[in-house]
Amino acid sequence: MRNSKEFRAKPISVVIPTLNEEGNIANVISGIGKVLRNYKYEIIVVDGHSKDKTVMIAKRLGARVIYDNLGKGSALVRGLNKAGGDVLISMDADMSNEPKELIALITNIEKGYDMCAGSRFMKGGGSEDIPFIRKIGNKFFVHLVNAIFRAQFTDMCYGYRSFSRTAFGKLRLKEKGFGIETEINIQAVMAGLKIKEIPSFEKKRESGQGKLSTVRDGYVILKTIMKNMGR
Ligand SMILES: Nc1nc2c(ncn2[C@@H]2O[C@H](COP(=O)(O)OP(=O)(O)OP(=O)(O)O)[C@@H](O)[C@H]2O)c(=O)[nH]1
Ligand SMILES: [Mg+2]
Repeated sequence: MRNSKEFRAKPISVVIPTLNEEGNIANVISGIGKVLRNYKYEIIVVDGHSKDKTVMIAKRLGARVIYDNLGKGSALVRGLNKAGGDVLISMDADMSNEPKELIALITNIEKGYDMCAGSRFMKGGGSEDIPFIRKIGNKFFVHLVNAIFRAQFTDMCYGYRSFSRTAFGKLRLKEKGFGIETEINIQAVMAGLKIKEIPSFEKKRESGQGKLSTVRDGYVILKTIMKNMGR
């Protein structure tokens, strides 16, 4: 039985955008539950009107479900804005993100960082889910953003990260689709946030289809960088 005295002080909100993830969402939610058993936490699933059983499963497992069908970025921001925790976490629903890494994402915010971002490309990180062409594209965007915005990121298009509630409120986010991760990084630098990257290992999506299209979304990310230069 859980003793409330064991709970860590800061409540945690884990926000998960979903689109047709019925084969993954149960394992993601139960994985989070195991790792966060000593925390006070909520899980917010932001569903883009899935045609499968994603919503039913998420609700049955105790997640709060809200809806947004304008794209992954829009869903993520809507969920983060609705979150009630002091530490906010964004996580994918396809089993790519390891729940055990939640602890490092949380403790770095508790230590005083404003944003803690998983990186697949620092020592200790990795990916079994990124095709060669996307790896090259990601490297290009990392260098471009670092050069233009004087930043030191090692990863750019990866969505496993945490924020303090106050820091998230400072970001001016407009991207509705897969440009959101890049916009978050840029806006975090522009807002002067104290940023920490930690190594993260991205597993292969366990079930279902990925929704990102390399060429279309690569172009979206490039446009995101250009739009943010003028802000
Ligand atoms: N609400 C909502 N969620 C989305 C949308 N598109 C993707 N997602 C979710 O966002 C997360 C990341 O999307 P993925 O399709 O896995 O993108 P990816 O990881 O870059 O692509 P893969 O490597 O192919 O898995 C997953 O949890 C998706 O279910 C959308 O339009 N709306
Ligand atoms: Mg994925």
